[in-house]
Amino acid sequence: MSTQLFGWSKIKGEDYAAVREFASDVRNGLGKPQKELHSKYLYDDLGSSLFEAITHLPEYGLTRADEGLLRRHSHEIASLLPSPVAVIELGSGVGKKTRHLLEAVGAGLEQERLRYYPIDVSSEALTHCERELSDVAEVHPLVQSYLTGMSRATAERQPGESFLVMFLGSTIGNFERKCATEFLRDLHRALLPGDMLLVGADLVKERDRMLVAYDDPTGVTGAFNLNLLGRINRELGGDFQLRDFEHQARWNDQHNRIEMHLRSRMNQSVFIAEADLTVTFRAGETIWTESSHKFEPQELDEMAQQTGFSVEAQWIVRDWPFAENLWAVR
Ligand code: AVJ
Repeated sequence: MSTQLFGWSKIKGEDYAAVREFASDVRNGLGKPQKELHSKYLYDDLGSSLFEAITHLPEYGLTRADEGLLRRHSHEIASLLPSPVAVIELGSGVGKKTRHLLEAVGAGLEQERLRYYPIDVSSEALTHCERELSDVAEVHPLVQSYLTGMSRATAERQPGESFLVMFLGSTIGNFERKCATEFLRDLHRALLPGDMLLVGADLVKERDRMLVAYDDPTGVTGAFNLNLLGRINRELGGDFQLRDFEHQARWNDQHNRIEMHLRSRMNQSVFIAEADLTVTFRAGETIWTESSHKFEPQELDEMAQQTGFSVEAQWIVRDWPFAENLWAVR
């Protein structure tokens, strides 16, 4: 009875802290002249499912390009890795595209099973991930932010062992360019010489292909974006009328990135109880919810150099321009 109570209050306590942090981020973000919400909040359980649906859209070639490169080059990638090695994946989601690489890496191990640490903010996605991949690796899911999860995983480093950190699906593109560099330096600091990083990055391509990938006629990306307002309603007691906002995707030529916005269809005000906040919107005003930066291949090499990594290999696919980058900690 008492252990149960303890467990309950502990879970409640963590939930409470998470809600307070979400509320304060919403307050700050919606108080800016250009209203904004951090893209990490798109991925609650429903949002993660909607993103998974996006990866099946004919217009969204990104995930298929990433997956195809990993499949075609899994043996070559595995041959370039140090040994023994354990694998960490940042933002694994359901971990589907990782299977081939884990198989190839696991095949090279002497006795032990390959250890795989998927890190994600969605516990549901991690449950799927564990179920999906436990036949090819010993899965240690971590429901955490990237850097906290990283230090948990690297704390389990065995003597003489190296880590491969995978950061796939162009998630790096969600960072402002300066923040991406800072984040890579943080990763570098958490690792040791000889550890490696595999980064998937979406490349600049024709404008119309990029735009329709983020504004599909089926409306899945719109649902994914609008769900953020639904999440605020559910978790923070907001009263957003989702039908009074519309999804918008824009190409920002100055920063080489797609931006997702939620555009208010009318003058309106919204109350968010947990943030103790009333927000007003003018017709046409937007909330900026995500940036997906697109890269040039040599720009990725420069990012590695600037953040303490050496470039070991780069694989590029042409039909949906996308690059897989293998870097080593110098
Ligand atoms: C998972 C961050 C790589 O930016 O392409 C897809 C998210 N947003 N459609 C991306 C996303 C809208 C995706 N990442």
